[in-house]
Amino acid sequence: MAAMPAVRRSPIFWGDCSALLQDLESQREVECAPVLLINPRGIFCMRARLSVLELSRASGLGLLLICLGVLVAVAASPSALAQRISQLPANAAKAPPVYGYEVVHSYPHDPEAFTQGLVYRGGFLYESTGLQGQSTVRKVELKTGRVLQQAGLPDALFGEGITIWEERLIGITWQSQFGYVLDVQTFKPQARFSYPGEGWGLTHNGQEIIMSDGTEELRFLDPKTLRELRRLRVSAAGKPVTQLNELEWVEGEVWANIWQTDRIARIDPRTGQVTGWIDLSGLLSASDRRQSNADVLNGIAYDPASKRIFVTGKLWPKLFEIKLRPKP
Ligand SMILES: [Ca+2]
Repeated sequence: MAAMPAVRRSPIFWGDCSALLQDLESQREVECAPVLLINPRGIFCMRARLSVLELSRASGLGLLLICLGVLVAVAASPSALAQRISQLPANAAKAPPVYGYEVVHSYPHDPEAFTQGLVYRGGFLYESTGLQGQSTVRKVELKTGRVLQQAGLPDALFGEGITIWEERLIGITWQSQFGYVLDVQTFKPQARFSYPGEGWGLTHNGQEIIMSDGTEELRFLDPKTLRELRRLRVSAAGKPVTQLNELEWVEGEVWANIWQTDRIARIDPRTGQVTGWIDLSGLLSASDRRQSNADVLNGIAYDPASKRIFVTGKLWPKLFEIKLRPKP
């Protein structure tokens, strides 16, 4: 039986080689140059060389072609693979977006207040201040910055963050390893609680008290017992974010001042990942900064009813209501 006409194949096959095998099964001679087989996903490349051998021409049986494929498969070269991987969609390691701001209102702020904690509730600001011998908790009138009510902490204590849970104002101290509970109306002491390590910032999510300690960890406390329940590590683009300071719960996110920077981290409380940065550089003018000998940005309060964001800093003469703006 005469051989069937040869079928010439392109030296390059995209996809699998099912068509080639069909030609072999139909006893047609196949001329194969070295072929390039490319996986449909385009991730791996293989170079293949197929040799078609005519093994027998048994009488009456026609031409039997058996393809012995000597397949030399070589995974794509490391450099090509690396290039492919680099072209894949970005993953969680992508740098979080940076937001700018717009000043909605500017209010007076006590330039003697070394702000450590800031909370908005019922039309007033509640603020805690630090430094030994100068630490206070105060109720402040928003529009005037006037201190309406104040309690001093013992001189040995360095006050840090505060939050308000029901009718209790809860505060922590820097290195004394204990916090305090005041009646939010009278500022009378009610209780004291202990914790290991340092205390920096405080807020709550409606179910748990959230506390920062200067590291990349957030602690979650039982609001009734103030005992620690769990911790969450905070990271951005795969790297730990330390120096988490004053905190605020804003629409399902934890916002944290990063100490000694003009930045606030927006933290996903489920994963600990920073989903965005708020860059507040330039918020306090150079002249205001000089006149008041202002220290770093610190202090975030949120009014959920009217979605107002308030920020200030240590020894800042002003407190700002801001709105976030995407940065070009
Ligand atoms: Ca706060």
